[in-house]
Amino acid sequence: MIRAFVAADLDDATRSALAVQQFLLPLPRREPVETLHLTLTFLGEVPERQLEQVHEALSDLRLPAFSLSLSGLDMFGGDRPRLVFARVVPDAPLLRLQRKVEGAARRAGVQTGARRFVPHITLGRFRPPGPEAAMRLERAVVDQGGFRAGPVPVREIILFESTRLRDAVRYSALARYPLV
Ligand code: 3AM
Repeated sequence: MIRAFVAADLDDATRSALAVQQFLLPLPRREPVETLHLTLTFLGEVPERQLEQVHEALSDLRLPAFSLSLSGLDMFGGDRPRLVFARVVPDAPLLRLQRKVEGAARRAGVQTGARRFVPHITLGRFRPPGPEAAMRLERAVVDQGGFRAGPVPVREIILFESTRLRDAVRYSALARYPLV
């Protein structure tokens, strides 16, 4: 079984802008800048043969390149924050791409789950820190709330494998699909 997901790739200028935000935030842990991404569909643990079918379905998609806008920072986890992210504006071309990718996964027989799509780019994922550190983090997220980036060109989507290590997760690109 392979734990996998499909994500939109980012250009280098956006990675750099996000890396600056990461360094300005008191994050207990930062995501590696080279694998920053926007998840489109989480596939879960899938058998290798089924993943090949997802790969074929994604290869058959003809999708146009488009641009994203990033607008502000936010957290998941409330007063026990466990993830800090850059918000992505859910505009029509992104939602269309997301639906097509999810459709391809479903055609390959993957049950993609019912979580609502909240487009975001994870900057840091960690165990919730203590109350003081959580408050410092929340204050920094509010202070940096004016962060904007875009238009961010998206020219490729990526099929990632996600490997859970003892205290972290490692993402490796299995295949790339150009948008034309
Ligand atoms: O793009 P990010 O890093 O925010 O949170 C997980 C990660 O998102 C998400 O899929 C990405 C690769 O692991 N994820 C993990 N489990 C999930 C689930 N059951 C999930 N997304 C939806 N449903």
